[in-house]
Amino acid sequence: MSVEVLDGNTIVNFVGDEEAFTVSVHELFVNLNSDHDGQLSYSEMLKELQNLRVFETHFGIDQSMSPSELASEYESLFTKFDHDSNDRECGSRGVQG
Ligand SMILES: [Ca+2]
Repeated sequence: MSVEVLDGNTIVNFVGDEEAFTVSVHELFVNLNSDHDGQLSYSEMLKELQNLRVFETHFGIDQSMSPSELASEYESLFTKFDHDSNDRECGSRGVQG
């Protein structure tokens, strides 16, 4: 397992480089939007979150969470973006997928 550490300046410079940031976001969106409908569904987001193991590790060390606890955490995260509660959010505003 590798761990990448980014400092604040690296992130600020990346976000400040509008072209590089836009290309990166577009590529990520296209990869996540597997059905190419222009929106990210919960299932599309869930696949990425599970790959990243967002809640399953703490600085690379496995944490014990039950599958139901994980599902609850992931669903809670998704609902923060799903403003109209239609299970299809993180739309492609300005990004075509
Ligand atoms: Ca989609």
